[in-house]
Amino acid sequence: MNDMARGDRKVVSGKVKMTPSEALVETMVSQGVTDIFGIVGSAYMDALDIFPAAGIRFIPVAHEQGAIHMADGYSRVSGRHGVCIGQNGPGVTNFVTGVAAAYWAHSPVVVITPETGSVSIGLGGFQETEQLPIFSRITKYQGHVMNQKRMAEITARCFDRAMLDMGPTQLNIPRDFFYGDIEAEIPKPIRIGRGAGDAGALDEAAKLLAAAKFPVILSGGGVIMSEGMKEAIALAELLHAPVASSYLHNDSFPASHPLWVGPLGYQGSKAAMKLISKADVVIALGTRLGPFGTLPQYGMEYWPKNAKIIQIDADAHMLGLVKTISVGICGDAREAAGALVARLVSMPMASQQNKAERDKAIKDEKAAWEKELEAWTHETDPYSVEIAKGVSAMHPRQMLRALERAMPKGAMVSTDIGNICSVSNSYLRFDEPRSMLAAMSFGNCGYAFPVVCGAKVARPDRPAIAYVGDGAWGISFNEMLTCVRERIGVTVVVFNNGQWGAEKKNHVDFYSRRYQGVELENPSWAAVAKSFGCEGVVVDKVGDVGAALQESVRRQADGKTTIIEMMVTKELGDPFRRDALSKPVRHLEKYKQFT
Ligand SMILES: Cc1ncc(C[n+]2csc(CCOP(=O)(O)OP(=O)(O)O)c2C)c(N)n1
Ligand SMILES: [Mg+2]
Repeated sequence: MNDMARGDRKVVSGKVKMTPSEALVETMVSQGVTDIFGIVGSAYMDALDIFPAAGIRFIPVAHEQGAIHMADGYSRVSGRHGVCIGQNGPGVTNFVTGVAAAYWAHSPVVVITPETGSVSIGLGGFQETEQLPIFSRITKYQGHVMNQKRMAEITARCFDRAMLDMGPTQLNIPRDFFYGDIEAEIPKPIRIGRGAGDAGALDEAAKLLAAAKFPVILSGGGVIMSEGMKEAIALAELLHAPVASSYLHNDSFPASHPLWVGPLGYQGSKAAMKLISKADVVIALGTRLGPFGTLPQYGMEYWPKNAKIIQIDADAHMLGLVKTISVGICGDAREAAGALVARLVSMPMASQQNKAERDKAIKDEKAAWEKELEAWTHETDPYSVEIAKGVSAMHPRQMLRALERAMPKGAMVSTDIGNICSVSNSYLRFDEPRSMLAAMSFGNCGYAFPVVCGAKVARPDRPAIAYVGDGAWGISFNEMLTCVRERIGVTVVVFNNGQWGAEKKNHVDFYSRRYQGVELENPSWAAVAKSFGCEGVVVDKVGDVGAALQESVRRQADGKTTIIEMMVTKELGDPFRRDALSKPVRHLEKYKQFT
């Protein structure tokens, strides 16, 4: 439980005698750390021992992958560092998948990796592996404590760089370096404002925007990370531009705003796609324009090939990386949007002349998409029709709509990787930033549940809901142990379709339904939940979905986690990507029938 009440958050000042463990912990206090996820290990026990005295809650988890995902979710909803720690060797290698996921989610997590002792490294002793190469391509910075005296300095740098470079950093500490006497001063955190970007580029962008007849804003994760929603709204209103959100950043613009048109990309909004296809100028506000997020959907090539693109990103390396751009601005999305508004207010704007026309296009496209979505109660491809025939379970789309309707205000929703989770993209709408916690481009099954647990630790006041397929649930359900032990109350909606559906869809589309390893034999997940000490509920009627969700959210206040097992048909929505697969070709006789 939280030991904050006992902790002393005052950081020691000046250069004083301390142990490296004390230097580590004091530096973390100075950086604002209050929660650390991990599994206990002898490697760092000397530091762990004083966490409570420093007001740091240690949250023991079931698997280190859970710890890093929790740290990720924690930072995504709070904007603060997420922190995790584990035993050298196997505890640390268990972090790998979660660090890669946090890297692509741009989460400022600090992964503390105690290492084999400096006196025996290289001898092949117990729990030894080279821990820096393993993380070298999935971290923004790797700090290695090569001398005890530098513990505070290197710790502080890892925390500073995670914020500066918007991604995971690693703090690697040979385990004998926690001990000893050092003289150290705890560094103050360094936070660098990025500003709006180059003034000349902003002028150029304003000129393009003033001349634009059909400007469209594509708002991305940068709007969320920079807390820039207000400025994005001001820019949109000034231009009267429709705002699409980039793939899986549905919380980067309020869905209730009349200029909101929904997400682009896989299972996104047709209204967003149709409107952006008309754009003569696109403002990519805080988005790297990731390739997966702009692929054709619903058989539609919607990306406007002739539009001028103004790209604003806090990471200069993202500018023009995927799409050819007209203007690149390396800056903070909030500041840049504000700077564009400041320039445009005094300029004549072509987009003012045809406001009514554009307004009508926005309203018509949104209404058409809503109507289509409302009528789209089940999938209509031959496989889906056949497999769902005469089955009493719910259609996934109907269930997702019922969840959307019952969604409590201020909810944080994490989504996993899978067919139904992907389809949910059409039904996830938010008015607040830091609400959608999708597994981003790393795309690992097993992401959503631990991530929402971490989010709940950071924001216990907000409803926390995870959408998870039954296959992905099998990877991650162990963290129910953590929920019960640490009184973390979340809701997990498990889509029980008895299959690794997203991959099965490829068998259907490309492999003549030759199924390999896609069927799932499930226990009663509701019964499993109860045996863990959570609440378990089975829902098989659309009419019961809303009440089940709302009751589960009420239980969160008591620190109780609920697993809602949704019984759904095996029908499957459009696949992730058709472009990455092709029909099988076989040359050898014995494989000829496998085409
Ligand atoms: C860790 C990991 N392993 C494998 C995959 C490949 N994969 C992508 S989607 C998917 C199926 C997901 O099945 P499920 O969670 O049951 O959701 P459904 O598609 O049935 O809705 C798999 C295996 C992955 N993305 N991540
Ligand atoms: Mg499934």
